[in-house]
Amino acid sequence: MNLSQLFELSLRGRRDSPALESGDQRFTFGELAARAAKMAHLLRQRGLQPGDRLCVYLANCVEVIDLYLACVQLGVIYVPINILYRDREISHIVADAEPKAVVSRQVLDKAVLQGALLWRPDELVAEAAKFPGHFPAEPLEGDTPAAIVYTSGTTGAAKGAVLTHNNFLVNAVNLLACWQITDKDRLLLPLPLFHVHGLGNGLHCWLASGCLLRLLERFDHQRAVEEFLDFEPTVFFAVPTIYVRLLMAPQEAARRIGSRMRLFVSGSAPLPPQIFEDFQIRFGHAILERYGMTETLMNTSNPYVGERRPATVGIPLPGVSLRVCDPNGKDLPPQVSGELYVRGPNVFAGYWRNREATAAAFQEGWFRTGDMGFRSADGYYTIEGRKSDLIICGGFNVYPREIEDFLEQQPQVAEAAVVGVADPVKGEVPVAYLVARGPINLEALAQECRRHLASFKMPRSFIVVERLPRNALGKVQKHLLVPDPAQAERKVFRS
Ligand code: MCA
Ligand code: AMP
Repeated sequence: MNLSQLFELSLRGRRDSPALESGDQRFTFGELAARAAKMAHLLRQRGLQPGDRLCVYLANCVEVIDLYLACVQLGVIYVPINILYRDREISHIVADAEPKAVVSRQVLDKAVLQGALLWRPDELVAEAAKFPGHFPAEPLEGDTPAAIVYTSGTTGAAKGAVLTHNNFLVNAVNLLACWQITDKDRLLLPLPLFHVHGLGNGLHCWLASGCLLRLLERFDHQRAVEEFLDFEPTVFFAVPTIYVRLLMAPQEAARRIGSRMRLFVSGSAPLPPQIFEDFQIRFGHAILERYGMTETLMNTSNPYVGERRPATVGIPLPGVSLRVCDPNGKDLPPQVSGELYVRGPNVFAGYWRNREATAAAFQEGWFRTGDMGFRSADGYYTIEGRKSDLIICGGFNVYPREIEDFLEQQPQVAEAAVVGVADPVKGEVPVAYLVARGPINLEALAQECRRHLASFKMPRSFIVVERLPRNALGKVQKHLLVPDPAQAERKVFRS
C-alpha cells in the first residue's frame, strides 16, 4: 500500500466534510484532494519525475499540504526545510538532496539554490488552478521513499533520513489504533510540518482518520488559550515547552479546556514529571508521553487506557521491537541502563546517499538510537539521556559540534565548547564557552551567530575562559563546564 491509497480510503464518504482550518481559510476533504491533484499535474508538467526531490521551505500553511500530497501521488521525494534555518543551513540541505526546485516565499540566493529552481507557493497554486481536480496517483510500492527529513548529525552536518511510504503508513495506523483517533476528533496542531512530529504524527493522523484539523502557523503562547477555547479540540500534539507555556493559562480557562479535551500528547523531548503533575492538577489530564526519532518515527507510547507513568515513554508500539544493549550490543536486564536499539516497520531506509553513516547506525538490522535508557520490570521504558551531547531546546535539536565548528571559524575565537544548560521553559538552552585569540567583541560575535544560525541554536550566553578543561587525551571535559555567574567575561543574549 502507499500513502495515496491510505488517504483515499479515509476520503471515502467525506468529500464534503470539513477537513482543515488554517488562519481564516476553511477546506473540505474534497477541496483539499482537488488542490493536491491540480498541484500534482503542475509539478509533473514542470518536469518532476518519480524519485526527484522537491525542497519545501515554508511555515505551516495549506500550500505545504498541497505540495506534500502532490509529491506523495507523484512519487516525488518531499524534503522539508526548517523555516528557522539560515542560508548556511539551507545550502547544506540543497547541496545534499539536489532538488529540482525549492519552494519558498523568500528569495534565496543563487549560492543557496546551487542550480535548483526557486518556486513561489502562491504562483504554483495560481498556475495549478487550470488543471483537473483529479490525478491518477503513481502505483507506488510501500518501500518507495516519501520524504527525506534532515536531522543534525553528531558530526555537525545534518543527514537526510529517508522515510518511506510504509514508515509513515505504519506510524499513522499505529497511532490511530493506540490513541483511538477517529473522524470525530478535532486536532489542534501547533507544531511545524517540517519535522516528523508535525508531519508524521500530525498530518498523517489527521488524513488517515478524516478528523478536523486546525493547523496553526506556529505556537504562540499568548494566543494559545484563545485557540483552545475557540476551536475546542479533542486532541493536541505538542512538545514539553508548549505544556510549560500552557500551565500559565488562568485556572478557569484550563478547566474549560480540559473538560473538552480527550488526549494531550507530548514528545520530542523529556516531559519533566513536575509538569506532568502540575498539568494534571490544572487541566485534569494525564499527558500521554511517547518517544520517537526522525529516523524511526514513533517507537513507544504510554498507554491510552492504563497507567500513563511520568518520566517514562511507555511501551513499544505494535510491530516495534526495542532492546537495551551494553556497548558490545548485548542485551541488558530490566532496570539496567544501556543504549536503546530499535527494529520494526517504522525504521527508516537509511541516510540519503550516505552509506557509511547508514552502516554505522545499524547493528545486525537494529537501529542504534544513541538514546540511553532502561526498561522497568513491567515493560515501561525510561529515556535517561543521549550517548552524544545533544541539546533539545524547545523541542528543536541542537548539536553542540555544529555551533562549536561555526564559532571556531570566527577569527576572534580560538576554541569553543557548547553545553546545554537547564531552562524551565525550553528544557535546555545552549551556552558557549570560548577561548579568545585576543580582545573579543561578543556583541559582534552574537550578531554573526544570529545571521548564520537558526534562532534556537543561538548560544544564550558566551563565557570567555582562559582554557577549556581537557583530559589527558585532549578531549574537552564538558561536565566541568557549568556556568558560574562569577565568570570573568560573560555576555547574555535573550533568544
Ligand atoms: C519558534 N519560532 C518559530 C517557530 N517556532 N518561528 C517560526 N515558526 C516556528 N514554528 C521562533 C520564534 O519566532 C522565536 O524567534 C523563537 O523561535 C522562540 O519563540 P518563543 O515565542 O519564545 O516560543 P516558545 O513559546 O518558547 O515556543 C517555542 C516552540 C518551538 C513553539 C515550542 O520551540 C517549537 O515549535 N518547537 C517544536 C519543535 C518540533 O516540532 N520538534 C519536533 C522534532 P526569535 O527568538 O527570533 O524571535 S521531531 C522529533 O523530535 C522526534 C521525531 C519526536 O519525537 O517528535
Ligand atoms: P530528532 O533527531 O529531532 O528526531 O529527535 C529525536 C530525539 O528526541 C530522540 O532520539 C530522543 O533523544 C528525543 N526524544 C524524543 N521524544 C522523547 C521523549 N519523550 N523523552 C525524551 N527524549 C525524547
